[in-house]
Amino acid sequence: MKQRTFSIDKYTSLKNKEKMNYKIKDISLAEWGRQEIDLAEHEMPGLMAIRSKYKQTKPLKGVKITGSLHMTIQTAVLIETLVELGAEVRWASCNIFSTQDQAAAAIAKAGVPVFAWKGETLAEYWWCTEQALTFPGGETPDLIVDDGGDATLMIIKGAELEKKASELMKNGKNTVMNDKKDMTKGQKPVMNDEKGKTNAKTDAINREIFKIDPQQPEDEVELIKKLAETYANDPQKWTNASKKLKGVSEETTTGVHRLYQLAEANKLPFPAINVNDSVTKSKFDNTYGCRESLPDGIKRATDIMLAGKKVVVLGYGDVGKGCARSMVGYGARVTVTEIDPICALQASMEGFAVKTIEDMLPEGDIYVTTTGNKDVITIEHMEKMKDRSIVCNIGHFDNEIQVEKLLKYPGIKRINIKPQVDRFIFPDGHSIILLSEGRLVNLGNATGHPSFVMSNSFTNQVLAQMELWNNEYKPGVYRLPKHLDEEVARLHLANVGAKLTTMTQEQSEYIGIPVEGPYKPEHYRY
Ligand code: NAD
Ligand code: RBV
Repeated sequence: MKQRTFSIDKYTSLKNKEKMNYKIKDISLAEWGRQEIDLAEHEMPGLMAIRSKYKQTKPLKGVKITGSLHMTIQTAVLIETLVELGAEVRWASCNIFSTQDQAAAAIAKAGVPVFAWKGETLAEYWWCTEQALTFPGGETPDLIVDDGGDATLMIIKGAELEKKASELMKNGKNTVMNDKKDMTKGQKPVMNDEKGKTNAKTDAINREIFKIDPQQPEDEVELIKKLAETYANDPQKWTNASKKLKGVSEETTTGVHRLYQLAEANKLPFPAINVNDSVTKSKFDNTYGCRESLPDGIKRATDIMLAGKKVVVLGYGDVGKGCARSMVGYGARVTVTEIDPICALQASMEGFAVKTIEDMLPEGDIYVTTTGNKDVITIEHMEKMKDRSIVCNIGHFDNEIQVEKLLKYPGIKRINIKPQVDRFIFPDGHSIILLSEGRLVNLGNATGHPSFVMSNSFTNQVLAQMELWNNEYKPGVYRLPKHLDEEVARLHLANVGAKLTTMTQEQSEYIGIPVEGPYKPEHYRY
């Protein structure tokens, strides 16, 4: 495999306001990527319909859009749709393993600045995110397409730390200077005064603001380091970015949770559209998408036969439902774990055994976390699993499985079988096979969901971007109106040969629903 030789060091100085145009694995993959994009377009009728509807009027003309979303072939079709509508787009992936390098190459070749490659380090990941958020001349975006909330987090966390720093400066606090042990390892939190000497007070404030708790997960540590570096060059960057931003559209369940938490705490300074809870997103992508991309990931990673295996699906929400159904389709024997009695009962009614993970440890062959929660598979669970159990996660973040504890387990032996597939042998001799280091298996070990289902998700994304740009929303979290959700579905019917029935006027009056919709009340659950 070709090795990446790139070092980000020489590009990290934000004094150079003209940013690089792209950083990807290999531009020579562009033609391959272009051919796959061409195939995908045929399967993405929603996005293509939007392109033909708006290509003349260009409703996003000149709008600066940053995307932080898996840099796949499907995302390439989303990016080119935004460009077709007039937007100026920059992109990074929202996961270190999810980029399809041929997709990134095709996008770079088409002239869209993209910063993503499969197998980034966490430091590189945040560097890429910042590149995507920094337009020529040091400008920041008008709108963000986010998946999991990391681009939004970089702005909000950055602005929060800048505010704390300026308050400390105002208060003249410089008593933290002797506390050298707080200083981030390897970090250079230094601002120079006019004479070029270290400004001791600023340096001390830096140490106070950007201090790292040894218990913090590595991705947070790397974010803080990146923010410290940016602050040293531009102490108002994220405050200004936050003021300028007109809105965010968020792709996934976990990112949406983050947004509601921010809004609840009065910490969301701009409006956001919850794309995930469009019915044509979460009830399709999360369920039917995972139904296909979960087995794709497990099989590409391990070549395992699923029939006859005991598969434990942890969580039975939208994603869990698709995962469990998929495994049954292959002939696996599926057990579900749940904390919610409604979902547990649903799983039972669908014929699944509902147990706890502890019940399943002596017999489970494959474990899939789908919860969006943390510490769902603990190190104690992994200690007790059957030899050669396969452990993976399809939820947005990697903290569903206690990977950090596994890596640090005394006497553990790690064998890397191939990229994103590792066998961990415990001192007692039993081993587990961990996929994508606990990050989303369908994107780390395969190529994510198929185009057709992503067309539904991404049509919602484009509608959300237009909605945010063309209207004045107050800070808060919104959903697209139901008639647009229905429109997204309508755009995909012909592709699967579905023929819709039209109500008569009499029928419409009888049930009190307009012939042209919306067909269901807001509380309807599908
Ligand atoms: P959801 O809220 O519909 O489902 C999560 C379920 O997990 C809930 O029913 C909840 O009760 C259950 N749960 C929570 N803690 C649990 C625990 N400790 N043990 C057992 N069950 C528990 O969310 P969703 O839409 O299914 O999304 C789940 C995750 O997958 C999120 O992180 C989301 O962002 C991500 N996601 C990933 C993909 C992908 O392509 N990999 C696609 C869509 C969503
Ligand atoms: N997802 N994207 C793809 N092929 O580009 N596959 C899955 C793709 C998205 C999906 O919408 C989900 O909500 C999100 O990834 C989780 O990060």
